[in-house]
Amino acid sequence: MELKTMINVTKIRQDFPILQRTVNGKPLVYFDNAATSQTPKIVIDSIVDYYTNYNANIHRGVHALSQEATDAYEEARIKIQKHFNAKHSHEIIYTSGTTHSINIVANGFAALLKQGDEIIVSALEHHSNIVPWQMLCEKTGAILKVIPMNEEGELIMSEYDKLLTANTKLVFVNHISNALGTINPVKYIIDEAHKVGAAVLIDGAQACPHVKPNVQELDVDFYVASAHKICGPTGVGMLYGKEKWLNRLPPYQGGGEMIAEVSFEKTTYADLPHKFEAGTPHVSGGIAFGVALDYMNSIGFNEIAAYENELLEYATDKLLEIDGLKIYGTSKSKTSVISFNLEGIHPYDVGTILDKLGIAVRTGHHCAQPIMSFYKIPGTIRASFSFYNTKEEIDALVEGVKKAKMMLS
Ligand code: 7TS
Repeated sequence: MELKTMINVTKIRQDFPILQRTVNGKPLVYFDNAATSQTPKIVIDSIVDYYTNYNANIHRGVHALSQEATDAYEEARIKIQKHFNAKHSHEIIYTSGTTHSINIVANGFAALLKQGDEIIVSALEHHSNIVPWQMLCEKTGAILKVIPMNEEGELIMSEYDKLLTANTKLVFVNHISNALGTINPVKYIIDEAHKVGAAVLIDGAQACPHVKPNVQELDVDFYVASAHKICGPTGVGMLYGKEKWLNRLPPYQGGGEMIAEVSFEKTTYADLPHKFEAGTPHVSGGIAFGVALDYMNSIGFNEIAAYENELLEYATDKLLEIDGLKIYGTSKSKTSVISFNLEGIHPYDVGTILDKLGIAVRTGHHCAQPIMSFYKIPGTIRASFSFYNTKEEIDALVEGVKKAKMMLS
């Protein structure tokens, strides 16, 4: 099968220094993109440029370096706002990543929920979109309900409809599952939740590498993501929240930068977005996040999605030719993630052999243990493809899996 490549992969690969390296004497084949994406040189350069030329603390100095750093950081916030189509830039809160963003919202809702209120999660969540809500339930006496999944790895919407009641206060679901790649019907989930007056948080950690979310069109209340999955650095991410919600939620952390005035009698909080941004932030990370979004937009999300779909189809067909190989997550609506196992072989052993061949995949439960329990398996081998991967790399994976099967059977 020839790929109808709409992007120049050879050229794109030159943007990523790490893709030129070898592992165990073999060219690196990086198929762990769902864990973290690789970083283009333009993003790396922006971090070097920051520390070389204008490293300073922001929002507080009158000196030139502080002004330059503040401007660059705030310009990046506007890039993020535009990328996600938020109405206001102060609806974009810088965080350390998706986990942090979710915890800000979960912590905030502790002040708004009472005993007997209901919150809804899905069976397809990453642990970071489960545990903070369980902690919230412990604090408030709220009840956690779960949208079940089917064998294909899809959420069962008729069951979701039944879970929604007048007591539902919050629904939180991922846009795309990290373990299976399923694209969830988030627009339907949001619209139905709003009919009963519930707020919705969408975890976009796995969606943002593949699609350009439009938070106003989705009419979502909160949308969260990590820069490191979108060609940006680790340690930085975003929380989008509708202005009305961010104003209602109390701050998550106290400290410098998030205050209006402090005295020992009473402290008042700063306006948005600073109310949620206590302490010195990851300045270079925020700036680099903006550069990463520019980079991905210069390639184009339609082009990225189309190419990754071709890689997904090609890899699915090739892998299924292997006897005893089972793919988990077979929804028609999925992104370029393939979770699979070889009959009778532990995923970890396959991952170890693939690593010897220079092929990076993730093995294990992918921080989504409820999904593994559903399938009654300890884990899977997960190969996740990005726009800089190639058909030849997939051929190497398929050969590697065949070799692993021969060695381990
Ligand atoms: N939500 C989803 C859907 C994720 O995939 C991840 C990370 C997170 C939240 C947490 O993001 P963080 O940046 O705060 O850590 N997922 C994975 C993964 O699939 N493999 O490694 C990390």
